[in-house]
Amino acid sequence: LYTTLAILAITSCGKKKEAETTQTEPLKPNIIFIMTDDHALQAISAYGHPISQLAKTPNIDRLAQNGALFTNNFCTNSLCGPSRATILTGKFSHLNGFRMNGDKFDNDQPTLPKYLQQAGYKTAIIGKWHLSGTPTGFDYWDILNDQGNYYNPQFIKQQDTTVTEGYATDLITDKSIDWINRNKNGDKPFFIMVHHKAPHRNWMPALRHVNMYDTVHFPLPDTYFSKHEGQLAAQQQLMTVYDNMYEGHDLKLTKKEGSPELAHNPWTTDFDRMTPEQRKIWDNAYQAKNDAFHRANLHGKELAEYKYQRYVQDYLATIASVDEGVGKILDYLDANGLTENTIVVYTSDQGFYMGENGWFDKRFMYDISMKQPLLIQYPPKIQKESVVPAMTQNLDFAATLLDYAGATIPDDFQGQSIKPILDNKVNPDDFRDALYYHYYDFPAFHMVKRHYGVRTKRYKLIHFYDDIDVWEMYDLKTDPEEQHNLYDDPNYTDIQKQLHNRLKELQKQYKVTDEEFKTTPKERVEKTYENFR
Ligand code: SGN
Ligand code: CA
Repeated sequence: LYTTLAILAITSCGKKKEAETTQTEPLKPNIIFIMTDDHALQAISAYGHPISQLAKTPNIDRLAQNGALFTNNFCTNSLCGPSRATILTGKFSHLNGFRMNGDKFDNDQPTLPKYLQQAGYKTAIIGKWHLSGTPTGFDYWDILNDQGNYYNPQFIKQQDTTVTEGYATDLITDKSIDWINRNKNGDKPFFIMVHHKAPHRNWMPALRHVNMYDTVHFPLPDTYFSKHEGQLAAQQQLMTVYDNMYEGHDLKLTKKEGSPELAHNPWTTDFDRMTPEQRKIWDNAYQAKNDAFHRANLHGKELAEYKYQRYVQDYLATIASVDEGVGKILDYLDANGLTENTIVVYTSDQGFYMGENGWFDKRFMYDISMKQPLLIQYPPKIQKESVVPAMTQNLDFAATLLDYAGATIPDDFQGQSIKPILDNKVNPDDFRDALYYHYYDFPAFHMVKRHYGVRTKRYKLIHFYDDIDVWEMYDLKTDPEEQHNLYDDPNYTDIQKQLHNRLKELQKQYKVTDEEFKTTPKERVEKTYENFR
């Protein structure tokens, strides 16, 4: 049904738009690219997931009302740095050289902002950068230090580094609007990347939102207590809400009733950097629920379920300020007559677990972390309320934006422009039949093993390697939650063979060499497991 509706929606708009725009060739559009860090698609109400209906995002949803909502957009490597590098270069990790967090980004390589500068744009980035070095290709940059902090974050600019009092999401929104305001009347169109820290771990909401969802009970995912049968890599990860979250740092639990002293809190700086006034409001806001928690004396499953509520409440409360910020930007565009000539993109660097499989974090090639939210508005060109089911990727963003800017898409880009779908020139179903994925960051935080694979519209084949050698295969139609590994199931022999072939073809097409499948010395793997356990 989704697919049919979408095709109808796009078909009925494309022709009308073409006729309207042939007479007056519009100026190059401004582009505002808003990206959050770890924003789960389940937490954007336009996507309709149950938890989002209890914590709505009315402003992000405005983009879906004014434009297009992509229901099958994916990343190529579900991790912050790699996703950002792919967005900037239009290339997979193995070609842009940034395979895992901590790698060095080659800032000399051609990137989207550099191509946009050549196309006559003024460019800026504000907020999280998280690639090594300082940004290139931007006329202006004002970035968070590394992962950044929610409270009183440090910002690094061309000239100086300052700690700015305030809440990161609000500061990034305000700085972005300031820059737009300074550049809106120039002779060049503008391109700005607004990169939030939120809702990244450790999910610290703004003071005005700390108690926002205290009385809301969020539905527990069916798979919260999954045993991951037939999924060896999933059995060996370290990213469950109940075992791997730090009780103080992440869940804001205290040591004992009546005391504000946090339980396990290995990175004290997130709280220590608050001003005494901020800290007081914060501690007061958490006191009652922490005291009630101690009195309840929970254990086992009850404790695990309690932790889920606390996690989701704080996570969604950090989204509240992101949503307000998006509203502020859209209102600013409306008030300044910029809406019609500005493309606004909303995305996250990857998907995120909200308790499904018992997890937080991402990394896996399973759909929850591989799917990346994507909403785009551009009122004169993109039909309102379009729902696009095509399999698109973060790999496509650079090509798409260059296409909208009227620039040539470089031959070595590995992504494709999504614009023809939105212009009704390509049927969403014909856009792409299979996606390639490769995750490398092991052994590391959360111990998700190295893996690569192929995802088609219906099936998925994954190979986990390094300290294991395990294949998994899923039928996404009968098992959308990817709980039943069908690899070597005799009923799927032909499909398995086809998937192996398609995987090989994709690796050839995307220039993946044997170099990409390196393994780690056994001792290092064991040591890292010990460190994180
Ligand atoms: C930090 C987080 C991890 C997270 C990585 C990568 N721990 O190390 O939970 O997986 O970032 O996230 S934290 O307690 O220090 O926040 S990414 O979005 O930057 O890739
Ligand atoms: Ca991230």
